[in-house]
Amino acid sequence: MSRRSTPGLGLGRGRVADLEAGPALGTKEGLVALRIDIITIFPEYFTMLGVSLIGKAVQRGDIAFSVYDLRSWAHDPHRTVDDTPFGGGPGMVMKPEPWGEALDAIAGVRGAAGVQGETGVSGAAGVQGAAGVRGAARVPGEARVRGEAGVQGTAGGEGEVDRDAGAEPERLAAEAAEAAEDAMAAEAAMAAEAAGPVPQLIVPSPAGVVFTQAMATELAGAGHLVFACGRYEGIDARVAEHASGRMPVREVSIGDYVLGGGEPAVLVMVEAICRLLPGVLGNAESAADDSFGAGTGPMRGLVEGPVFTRPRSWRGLDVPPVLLSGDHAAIARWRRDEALRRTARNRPDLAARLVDEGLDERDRRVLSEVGFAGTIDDVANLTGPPQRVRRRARDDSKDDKRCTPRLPR
Ligand code: 6GU
Repeated sequence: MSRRSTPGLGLGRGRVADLEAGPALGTKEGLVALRIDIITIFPEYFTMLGVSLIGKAVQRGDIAFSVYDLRSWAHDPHRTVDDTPFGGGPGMVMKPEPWGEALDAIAGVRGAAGVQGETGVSGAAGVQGAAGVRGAARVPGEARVRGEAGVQGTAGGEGEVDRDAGAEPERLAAEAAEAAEDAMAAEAAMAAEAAGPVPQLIVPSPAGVVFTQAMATELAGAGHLVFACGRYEGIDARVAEHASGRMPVREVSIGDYVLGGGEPAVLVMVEAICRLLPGVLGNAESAADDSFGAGTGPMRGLVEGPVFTRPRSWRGLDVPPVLLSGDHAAIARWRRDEALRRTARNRPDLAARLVDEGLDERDRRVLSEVGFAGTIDDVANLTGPPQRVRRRARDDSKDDKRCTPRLPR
């Protein structure tokens, strides 16, 4: 098998060994919240996955990364992965054959030969060791099936036999059949779990759908992601088409600009996805309060406002007194005001959506002060360039001696 993971990736000692032995499915107590496979012609690009909070999650075994060199699946002496585009035009296109082989090996027939098969021993051990926990975390249905079959199906059945022996043979037969069915369901659930979740293929591309916080949240629950990093003018379109016959495939862009390849986009997406996994962020609440977070709280739909720490006064700039007041309601209101101002100023597209979100009187006043009155009429105005959003001098309040940094606009 020509797969080659990259030695020396800074993914933590254990993980390097796991990478070399095969994808780390179910290693370390069998608890892997998310398996991420990355296929690239620049494996070194991903050494930084070993640092920061994500590196720690990898070391704990919560996330398993495997990075694959696409050229391992190119068989000519030069390990060619690109060719000229049919129909002419500039640049080069990535050939389908190495991609096809790579995806067969990494995300091929689930639980069968290929890369997943290689993990048979450690994978099976890991899955059994933590079957209940993994099932409960990711697939509630599976966990329930196993629990009922294993515990009630046997223990409960025996109890009935003792009490009603000979009385109702039909009922006993029905119970036995039910127990057998439960056992089969449990076995099927175990087999599905041993195979792991269906992988999702993500193909980074400036032509893809735009990556959002909502998508990050969705992908954090996917269990297994495969990123296919294209270079040049992209990957022969038949690769995604063929892969979509066996797994969900998405082309995803991280914004309206063009990168030289998918690698930096994958780092961005991986960071956004992995910090949402349980235990990766220090403070579980911080993800919900994020800009774009799915929280239902007062910051929904807004970008975050400014933050401050000690010292209270720095280079003649004071921390807004309200933050020192201990008045939690006033602080929450101030934070919402600031978030509204910043959203209107920096993200008129988001501000335009706020008109549907139930703005109160104060919200409307705050928005009008930055040139947005919070009515549907303003939506048209706000779709223009940012300089069309006026900012008026504020006479906000006595207690609010402002020192919010003003960036040049
Ligand atoms: Cl995902 N890939 C490339 N090459 N360029 C991009 C991008 C992705 N997202 C924005 N620009």
